[in-house]
Amino acid sequence: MRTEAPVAVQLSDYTAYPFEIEQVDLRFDLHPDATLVRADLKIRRTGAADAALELDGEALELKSIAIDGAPLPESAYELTESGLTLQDVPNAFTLVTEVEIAPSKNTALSGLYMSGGRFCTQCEAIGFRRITFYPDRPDVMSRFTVRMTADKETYPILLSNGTPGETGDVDDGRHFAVWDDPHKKPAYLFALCAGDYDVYRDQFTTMSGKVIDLAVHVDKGDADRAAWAMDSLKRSMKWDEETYGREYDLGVFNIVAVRDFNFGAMENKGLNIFNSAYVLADEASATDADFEAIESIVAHEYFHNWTGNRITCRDWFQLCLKEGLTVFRDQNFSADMRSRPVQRIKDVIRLRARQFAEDAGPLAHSVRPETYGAIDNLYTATVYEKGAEVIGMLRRILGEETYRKGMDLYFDRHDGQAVTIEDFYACFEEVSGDDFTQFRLWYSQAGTPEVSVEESWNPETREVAVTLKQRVPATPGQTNKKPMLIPMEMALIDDEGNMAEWITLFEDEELTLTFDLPEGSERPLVSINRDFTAPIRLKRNLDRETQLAMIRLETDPFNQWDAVQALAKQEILALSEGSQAEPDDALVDAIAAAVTGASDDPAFAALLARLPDVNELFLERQPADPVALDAARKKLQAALYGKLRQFADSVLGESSTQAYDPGAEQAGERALRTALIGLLAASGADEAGDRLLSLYKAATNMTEKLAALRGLAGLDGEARETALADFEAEWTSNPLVMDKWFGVQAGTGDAATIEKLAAHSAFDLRNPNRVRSVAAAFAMQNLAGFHAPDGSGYRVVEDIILKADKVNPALGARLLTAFEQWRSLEPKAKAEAEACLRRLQAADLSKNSADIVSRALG
Ligand code: 0A1
Ligand code: ZN
Repeated sequence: MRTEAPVAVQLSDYTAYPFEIEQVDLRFDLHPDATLVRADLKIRRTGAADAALELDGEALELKSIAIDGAPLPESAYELTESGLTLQDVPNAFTLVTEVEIAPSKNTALSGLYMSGGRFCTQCEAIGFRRITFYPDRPDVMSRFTVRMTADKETYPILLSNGTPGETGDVDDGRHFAVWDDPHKKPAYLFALCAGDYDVYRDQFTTMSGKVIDLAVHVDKGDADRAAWAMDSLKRSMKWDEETYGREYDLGVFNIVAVRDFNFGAMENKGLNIFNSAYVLADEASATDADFEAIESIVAHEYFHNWTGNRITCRDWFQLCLKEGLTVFRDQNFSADMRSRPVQRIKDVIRLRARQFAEDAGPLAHSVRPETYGAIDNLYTATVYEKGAEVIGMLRRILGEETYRKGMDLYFDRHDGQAVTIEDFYACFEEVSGDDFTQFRLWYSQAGTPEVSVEESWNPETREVAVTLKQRVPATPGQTNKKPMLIPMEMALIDDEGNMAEWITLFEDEELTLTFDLPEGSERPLVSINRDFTAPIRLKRNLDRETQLAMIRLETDPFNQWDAVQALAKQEILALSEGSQAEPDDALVDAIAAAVTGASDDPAFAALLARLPDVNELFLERQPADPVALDAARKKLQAALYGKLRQFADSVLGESSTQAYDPGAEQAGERALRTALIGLLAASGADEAGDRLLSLYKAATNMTEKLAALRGLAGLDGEARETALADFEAEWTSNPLVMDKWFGVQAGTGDAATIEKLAAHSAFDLRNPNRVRSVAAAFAMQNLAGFHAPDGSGYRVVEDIILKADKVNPALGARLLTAFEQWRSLEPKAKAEAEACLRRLQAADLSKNSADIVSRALG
């Protein structure tokens, strides 16, 4: 059967809900196979006198329905696949519904489901309608109380939003708990968890002296591994007080870790639910990247309490209002916890690899889209990461102080409301007196702006002229674009490193800046888009000499790193196209010198040693040949390793005697070691396998162990098999670490490897982390394997997607986005990718997946 793509929802169709839900009282009688949910809704008409009451509902079995105590006959309502409609309801009344749901059969992981034998929920964006009949839209905000009953022995801990109330025992070994949330909230922030957990507890005293009870709930035996998440939570709470003046507003804050989760985590009011991958960590089982991710995701969810929960979105088109802003906040938190330039570079690597690719393909959409097919597919790099960049530009334009004033006004004016991007900008217009109309094109125009740069220097007059031209490429549904307002920090730097710095607001199609330098001046270096001020693609034709000068003279760490990247990119492209057989010795020398020169800042040195990967190179040349790009990248890595061999020997030869600490300093040292391990693995050196195996054996932490294992996974031979078998035997009972075992093989192998991994007894279609550790690690991080010209990579992923989509549509759809670049591929892979997409289009896909396939084929 062929599935039709879902009907699109339009921003312009927004209308307010004609009723207010003054109070929601929920009662859950929890049983895995048949949970009874009773909802008492106190409703008051606020719109037209003849408006019908429309409630969303999906996969619910209606048991009873009554208004003000009187049961309704079937003729009084219309029940469909998607909800319940009641005509002629009174102006103020209480509606009581009882429904039955089956959490144990809920494999979509949306609504109430079971994970590891415990109950949990996921309601964003539209999961609450799978729990009860309700206006499941973010602009309907209400007060919730919850009473739940469950078997006491199996589910001793019962949690929901807000503040705990009465608890007690009932018949048949069951018990109950009541929770009351004093803050009005939309249904997507509702949460409930029930189960047997180990609990890691702590307290936080807020700036006004309130003591908050904090708890992280994890699987039995995992409590020690929750310490870092707790520490991150306390630092987040403090940071939000110091940086934004925001205090926590309930007496308790609970986190629950679950094994089966579609995303990273969820900001439910007072009860954040996390993918356990972003809670559990210790030295032996987690990498520094895991520690960093936990820190930033804990912060992200906590920060949502103000940007998302207290002030939420009027409709899902405004998703970036909470997500872009909250990502911006968590990125700044991480920058304050660690190194600001290193954080900035990592954020940009991610943006370029994921968001720029999205912006350049058939799935491109604006930061605030005006239409969508399936809401789950709106949780994109564009909404999150580009959304954060836009806030970063806003802050740079306004300056710290005015930005903070605008935020204060926003919190003040809109607390308790569901608002729009326009409401948000009105606050900044008011405090600054500026007009942000043109700037707001960043929300409505998709595509990454390209800015080309031309420079001239007149030695007689000592005049420097810089001409900027901007162009926003056409994207689906948007052919003619207006010029954007692009803020760019710039500088002129002389040979001694002296400089003049300013910010340019580039608002027309073209702009020429001229500078007259004092007598005796030499041609300066022009530094543009410092710290990656704006999320643009800079097109600049610099000769090699100027590029090398830039590495030496740039005072902006981002641009210095980017100068190395630009050189490496050109080299990899030349190698991949055959216009050059071997890497240029002088260039490799320059990169190596940059790495060794930065060795007093090992985290930065590690970033310099990390060559741009195929994801980033994909956009540089069309058509793209991922196989050739990957081979060329490895060649350059091998050459770089050749230059760095001695340095690598000495860095890798030192073994740390310090006790393990996940903080920035030690993590930086390990980052450099792992970067060098990566180069060693790509070096093709005879001794690589043995060296990697001994590094693997000697490693005292997961960061270095995994780097060595990844290196080995990409080689052939006995050392590879030994290490993989050893790792599997050691970690077989730790699912998060086993995800890494699957991931390193999928990230380095071919279609046959994936087939083997998918047939492994521990591969589980119901666990998104496991599916992603195979299918996403292959299709999104191993582009040479996935885009194999014979189509084998597509076929093996297609097979997994078809199965995963049946179990969990959000997961199936997410994996499908790996095909988004198919049109940019070299002809063979392109034809195979298209054939695969056409087969998928003809298959019986979920709505979410059909939406991606139809847009991808566009
Ligand atoms: N609001 C969460 C992301 C999230 C979105 C959807 C989910 O399930 C369909 C789960 C989480 C965040 O930004 O962290
Ligand atoms: Zn978020």
